[in-house]
Amino acid sequence: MSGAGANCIKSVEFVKSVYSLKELPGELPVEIAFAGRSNVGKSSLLNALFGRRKYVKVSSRPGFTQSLNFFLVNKRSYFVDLPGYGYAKAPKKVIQQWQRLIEGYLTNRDSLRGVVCIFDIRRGLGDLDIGLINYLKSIKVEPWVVFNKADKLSSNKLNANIKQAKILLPSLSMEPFVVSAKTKTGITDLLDSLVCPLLAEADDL
Ligand SMILES: Nc1nc2c(ncn2[C@@H]2O[C@H](COP(=O)(O)OP(=O)(O)O)[C@@H](O)[C@H]2O)c(=O)[nH]1
Ligand SMILES: [Mg+2]
Repeated sequence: MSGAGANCIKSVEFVKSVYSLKELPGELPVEIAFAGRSNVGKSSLLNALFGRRKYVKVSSRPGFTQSLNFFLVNKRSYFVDLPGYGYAKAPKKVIQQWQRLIEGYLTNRDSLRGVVCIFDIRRGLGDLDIGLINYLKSIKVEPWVVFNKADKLSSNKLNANIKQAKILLPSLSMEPFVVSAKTKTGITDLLDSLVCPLLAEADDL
């Protein structure tokens, strides 16, 4: 079904926003989560993967949304939009609540295949970013790295930033993806190499 640039995502339905662990929906064969600092383009990337349709609200201004947003994909998989992290101005209590929710979710979801960790390639990787990847590895959840906003840099600067970021990253099972949710550069590769094979697994189960 995938390959040759065809989008393997045939249907998407927003299911629910989850604010506490007891609200989590029952598990499906395959689940993929998406994480990133606020404003990296996580919502834009989800929309780019979903095709032309605008399912996910793109914020002109980052907000303190603390929910996990569940999208049913091809009827048999969940994509989960995790709350953005790294709000400089977020109150400590909000950050602690976010951590409890996210850690409770990440450590208790058998169908979770991994987390797409999205970074803004213009910015270097910070302690929170490296911390996320190392945390995922420590709880045996696969981290996949996506550098977004590639369109914002010249190719020289882009390559320099990718090289720099890779030095900071721990060893990964997959090479980082370089994309632009805006121009759609790299989106087909992300679908063909990662997302579509995972969705295909759900069909075989
Ligand atoms: N130039 C450019 N802008 C982007 C890209 N992805 C997202 N944006 C913009 O970055 C801002 C934050 O995007 P959003 O998807 O809401 O980020 P989120 O907070 O991580 O969900 C919006 O103004 C988007 O239009 C990209 O690949 N290139
Ligand atoms: Mg968002």
